[in-house]
Amino acid sequence: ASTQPQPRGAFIVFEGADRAGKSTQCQMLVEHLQAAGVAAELWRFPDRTTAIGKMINSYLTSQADIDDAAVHLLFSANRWEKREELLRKLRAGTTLVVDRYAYSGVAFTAAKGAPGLDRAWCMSPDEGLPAPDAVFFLSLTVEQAAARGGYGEERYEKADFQRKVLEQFQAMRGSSWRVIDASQSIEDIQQQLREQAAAVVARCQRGGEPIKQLWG
Ligand code: ADP
Ligand code: FDM
Ligand code: MG
Repeated sequence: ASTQPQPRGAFIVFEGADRAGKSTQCQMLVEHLQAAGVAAELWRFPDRTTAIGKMINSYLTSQADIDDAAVHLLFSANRWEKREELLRKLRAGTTLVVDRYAYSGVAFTAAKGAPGLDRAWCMSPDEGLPAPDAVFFLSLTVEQAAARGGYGEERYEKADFQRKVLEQFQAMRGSSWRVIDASQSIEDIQQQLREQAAAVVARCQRGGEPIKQLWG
Protein backbone atom coordinates (compact mmCIF):
# COMPACT_ATOMS: atom_id res chain seq x y z
CA ALA A 1 0.00 0.00 0.00
CA SER A 2 1.31 3.44 -0.84
CA THR A 3 1.58 5.93 2.00
CA GLN A 4 0.14 9.42 1.62
CA PRO A 5 2.70 12.21 1.85
CA GLN A 6 2.14 13.75 5.25
CA PRO A 7 2.95 17.49 5.30
CA ARG A 8 4.26 18.60 8.69
CA GLY A 9 6.24 21.26 10.46
CA ALA A 10 10.03 21.13 10.66
CA PHE A 11 11.92 20.39 13.87
CA ILE A 12 14.98 22.64 13.94
CA VAL A 13 17.44 22.61 16.84
CA PHE A 14 20.11 25.16 17.74
CA GLU A 15 23.15 24.00 19.67
CA GLY A 16 26.45 25.52 20.66
CA ALA A 17 28.31 26.77 23.70
CA ASP A 18 27.08 29.57 25.92
CA ARG A 19 27.09 33.05 24.29
CA ALA A 20 27.44 31.67 20.76
CA GLY A 21 24.24 33.53 19.84
CA LYS A 22 21.68 30.71 19.92
CA SER A 23 18.90 32.63 21.65
CA THR A 24 19.46 35.73 19.47
CA GLN A 25 19.35 33.72 16.23
CA CYS A 26 16.39 31.49 17.27
CA GLN A 27 14.29 34.52 18.05
CA MET A 28 15.17 36.23 14.76
CA LEU A 29 14.53 33.07 12.74
CA VAL A 30 11.09 32.47 14.27
CA GLU A 31 10.07 36.07 13.64
CA HIS A 32 11.29 35.79 10.05
CA LEU A 33 9.39 32.54 9.45
CA GLN A 34 6.20 33.95 10.96
CA ALA A 35 6.48 37.10 8.84
CA ALA A 36 6.85 34.84 5.79
CA GLY A 37 3.58 33.13 6.68
CA VAL A 38 5.09 29.93 8.13
CA ALA A 39 3.45 28.65 11.34
CA ALA A 40 6.42 28.60 13.71
CA GLU A 41 7.09 28.59 17.45
CA LEU A 42 10.16 29.21 19.57
CA TRP A 43 10.88 26.49 22.13
CA ARG A 44 13.79 26.07 24.53
CA PHE A 45 15.29 23.38 26.72
CA PRO A 46 15.40 23.30 29.61
CA ASP A 47 11.77 24.43 29.69
CA ARG A 48 11.91 26.08 33.11
CA THR A 49 8.12 26.55 33.38
CA THR A 50 7.23 22.94 34.29
CA ALA A 51 7.58 21.36 37.76
CA ILE A 52 10.69 19.50 36.56
CA GLY A 53 11.92 22.69 34.88
CA LYS A 54 11.65 24.57 38.17
CA MET A 55 13.92 22.00 39.83
CA ILE A 56 16.39 22.39 36.97
CA ASN A 57 16.25 26.18 37.33
CA SER A 58 17.03 25.90 41.05
CA TYR A 59 20.02 23.75 40.16
CA LEU A 60 21.33 26.07 37.43
CA THR A 61 21.01 29.12 39.65
CA SER A 62 22.74 27.26 42.53
CA GLN A 63 19.74 27.48 44.82
CA ALA A 64 19.79 23.68 44.95
CA ASP A 65 22.49 21.02 44.67
CA ILE A 66 21.41 17.85 42.87
CA ASP A 67 23.44 14.71 42.20
CA ASP A 68 25.03 14.78 38.70
CA ALA A 69 23.25 11.64 37.49
CA ALA A 70 19.91 12.70 38.97
CA VAL A 71 19.98 16.17 37.41
CA HIS A 72 20.94 14.64 34.06
CA LEU A 73 17.78 12.51 34.23
CA LEU A 74 15.74 15.61 35.11
CA PHE A 75 16.99 17.42 31.97
CA SER A 76 16.02 14.35 29.93
CA ALA A 77 12.63 14.03 31.67
CA ASN A 78 12.03 17.69 30.83
CA ARG A 79 12.28 16.73 27.13
CA TRP A 80 10.14 13.58 27.53
CA GLU A 81 7.38 15.55 29.24
CA LYS A 82 7.20 17.84 26.17
CA ARG A 83 7.35 14.98 23.63
CA GLU A 84 3.64 14.57 22.99
CA GLU A 85 3.05 18.28 22.54
CA LEU A 86 6.11 18.53 20.30
CA LEU A 87 4.85 15.73 18.02
CA ARG A 88 1.34 17.16 18.01
CA LYS A 89 2.63 20.57 16.88
CA LEU A 90 4.82 19.11 14.13
CA ARG A 91 1.97 16.97 12.80
CA ALA A 92 -0.37 19.99 12.86
CA GLY A 93 2.11 21.75 10.56
CA THR A 94 3.88 24.02 13.04
CA THR A 95 7.62 24.41 12.64
CA LEU A 96 9.50 24.34 15.96
CA VAL A 97 12.73 26.28 16.39
CA VAL A 98 14.29 24.86 19.55
CA ASP A 99 17.03 26.54 21.62
CA ARG A 100 19.11 23.50 22.84
CA TYR A 101 18.04 19.85 22.96
CA ALA A 102 19.48 16.46 23.90
CA TYR A 103 22.92 17.27 22.46
CA SER A 104 23.39 19.90 25.18
CA GLY A 105 22.13 17.31 27.65
CA VAL A 106 24.88 14.87 26.70
CA ALA A 107 27.64 17.46 26.26
CA PHE A 108 27.15 19.22 29.59
CA THR A 109 26.94 16.08 31.74
CA ALA A 110 29.70 14.20 29.91
CA ALA A 111 31.94 17.29 30.28
CA LYS A 112 31.86 16.77 34.06
CA GLY A 113 34.01 13.67 33.61
CA ALA A 114 32.27 12.01 36.56
CA PRO A 115 32.84 8.27 37.05
CA GLY A 116 30.11 6.26 35.31
CA LEU A 117 28.68 9.26 33.44
CA ASP A 118 30.42 8.72 30.11
CA ARG A 119 28.89 9.75 26.79
CA ALA A 120 27.10 6.41 26.24
CA TRP A 121 25.45 6.63 29.67
CA CYS A 122 24.50 10.25 29.04
CA MET A 123 22.87 9.38 25.70
CA SER A 124 20.71 6.52 26.95
CA PRO A 125 17.81 8.37 28.65
CA ASP A 126 17.15 10.45 25.49
CA GLU A 127 17.05 7.40 23.23
CA GLY A 128 13.70 7.33 21.37
CA LEU A 129 12.92 11.05 21.66
CA PRO A 130 11.91 12.78 18.40
CA ALA A 131 15.03 13.61 16.38
CA PRO A 132 15.40 17.06 14.81
CA ASP A 133 15.32 17.49 11.02
CA ALA A 134 18.32 19.82 11.28
CA VAL A 135 20.81 20.85 13.94
CA PHE A 136 22.40 24.26 13.51
CA PHE A 137 25.60 24.31 15.54
CA LEU A 138 26.83 27.82 16.25
CA SER A 139 30.56 27.44 16.54
CA LEU A 140 32.55 29.87 18.69
CA THR A 141 35.71 29.46 20.76
CA VAL A 142 35.74 30.12 24.49
CA GLU A 143 38.01 33.12 23.86
CA GLN A 144 35.58 34.60 21.33
CA ALA A 145 32.68 33.99 23.72
CA ALA A 146 34.56 35.69 26.54
CA ALA A 147 35.06 38.74 24.31
CA ARG A 148 31.25 39.09 24.27
CA GLY A 149 31.36 40.39 27.82
CA GLY A 150 32.20 37.18 29.66
CA TYR A 151 29.93 34.51 31.02
CA GLY A 152 26.93 34.95 33.28
CA GLU A 153 26.24 33.79 36.79
CA GLU A 154 24.79 30.33 36.19
CA ARG A 155 26.37 27.07 37.28
CA TYR A 156 28.04 26.02 34.01
CA GLU A 157 29.17 29.47 32.86
CA LYS A 158 32.91 29.07 33.47
CA ALA A 159 35.59 29.12 30.75
CA ASP A 160 37.32 25.84 31.75
CA PHE A 161 34.06 23.94 31.84
CA GLN A 162 32.86 25.48 28.55
CA ARG A 163 36.05 24.21 26.89
CA LYS A 164 35.18 20.66 27.95
CA VAL A 165 31.60 21.09 26.74
CA LEU A 166 32.92 22.14 23.31
CA GLU A 167 35.07 18.99 23.16
CA GLN A 168 31.98 16.89 23.87
CA PHE A 169 29.95 18.64 21.15
CA GLN A 170 32.86 18.05 18.77
CA ALA A 171 32.83 14.31 19.48
CA MET A 172 29.07 14.10 18.95
CA ARG A 173 28.47 16.06 15.79
CA GLY A 174 26.95 13.96 13.04
CA SER A 175 26.43 14.37 9.32
CA SER A 176 23.10 16.19 9.72
CA TRP A 177 24.76 19.02 11.66
CA ARG A 178 25.27 22.30 9.90
CA VAL A 179 28.18 24.08 11.52
CA ILE A 180 27.93 27.86 11.35
CA ASP A 181 30.81 30.19 12.16
CA ALA A 182 29.27 32.15 15.01
CA SER A 183 31.98 34.82 14.98
CA GLN A 184 30.32 36.47 11.96
CA SER A 185 27.91 39.38 12.35
CA ILE A 186 24.41 38.69 13.68
CA GLU A 187 22.95 39.63 10.28
CA ASP A 188 25.30 37.42 8.23
CA ILE A 189 24.60 34.41 10.43
CA GLN A 190 20.85 35.04 10.25
CA GLN A 191 21.00 35.21 6.46
CA GLN A 192 22.65 31.79 6.24
CA LEU A 193 20.22 30.32 8.76
CA ARG A 194 17.21 31.61 6.82
CA GLU A 195 18.39 29.96 3.62
CA GLN A 196 19.08 26.64 5.29
CA ALA A 197 15.89 26.70 7.36
CA ALA A 198 13.76 27.48 4.29
CA ALA A 199 14.99 24.30 2.62
CA VAL A 200 14.23 22.18 5.69
CA VAL A 201 10.77 23.73 6.13
CA ALA A 202 9.97 23.15 2.43
CA ARG A 203 11.11 19.52 2.59
CA CYS A 204 8.85 18.81 5.60
CA GLN A 205 5.98 20.75 4.06
CA ARG A 206 6.12 18.60 0.90
CA GLY A 207 5.47 15.53 3.03
CA GLY A 208 6.94 12.05 3.05
CA GLU A 209 9.50 13.01 5.72
CA PRO A 210 9.05 10.70 8.72
CA ILE A 211 9.88 12.07 12.16
CA LYS A 212 12.98 10.14 13.17
CA GLN A 213 14.11 9.18 16.67
CA LEU A 214 17.25 9.74 18.68
CA TRP A 215 19.91 8.63 18.31
CA GLY A 216 19.32 7.72 14.69
P1 ADP B 1 23.45 32.09 23.67
O1 ADP B 1 21.95 31.97 23.69
O2 ADP B 1 24.10 31.17 22.68
O3 ADP B 1 24.09 31.97 25.02
P2 ADP B 1 22.93 34.90 23.08
O4 ADP B 1 22.08 34.92 21.87
O5 ADP B 1 22.26 35.10 24.39
O6 ADP B 1 23.80 33.55 23.12
O7 ADP B 1 24.08 35.98 22.88
C1 ADP B 1 25.09 36.20 23.87
C2 ADP B 1 25.58 37.65 23.80
O8 ADP B 1 26.33 37.85 22.60
C3 ADP B 1 24.46 38.69 23.77
O9 ADP B 1 24.90 39.82 24.46
C4 ADP B 1 24.28 38.97 22.29
O10 ADP B 1 23.79 40.25 22.05
C5 ADP B 1 25.72 38.84 21.77
N1 ADP B 1 25.79 38.33 20.40
C6 ADP B 1 24.99 37.39 19.82
N2 ADP B 1 25.36 37.13 18.57
C7 ADP B 1 26.46 37.91 18.32
C8 ADP B 1 27.31 38.09 17.17
N3 ADP B 1 27.15 37.40 16.04
N4 ADP B 1 28.33 38.97 17.29
C9 ADP B 1 28.52 39.67 18.44
N5 ADP B 1 27.76 39.55 19.54
C10 ADP B 1 26.73 38.68 19.50
N1 FDM C 1 21.81 22.14 29.89
C1 FDM C 1 20.83 22.26 28.98
C2 FDM C 1 22.14 20.90 30.43
O1 FDM C 1 23.05 20.79 31.27
N2 FDM C 1 21.46 19.79 30.03
C3 FDM C 1 20.47 19.87 29.11
O2 FDM C 1 19.84 18.83 28.76
C4 FDM C 1 20.13 21.15 28.56
C5 FDM C 1 19.02 21.27 27.55
O3 FDM C 1 21.54 24.20 30.98
F1 FDM C 1 24.22 25.65 30.82
C6 FDM C 1 22.50 23.35 30.38
C7 FDM C 1 23.18 24.17 29.34
C8 FDM C 1 23.16 25.56 29.97
C9 FDM C 1 21.89 25.57 30.77
O4 FDM C 1 21.12 27.54 29.74
C10 FDM C 1 20.75 26.27 30.08
P1 FDM C 1 20.28 28.46 28.73
O5 FDM C 1 20.98 29.80 28.85
O6 FDM C 1 18.88 28.49 29.27
O7 FDM C 1 20.39 27.89 27.36
MG1 MG D 1 20.71 31.41 25.28
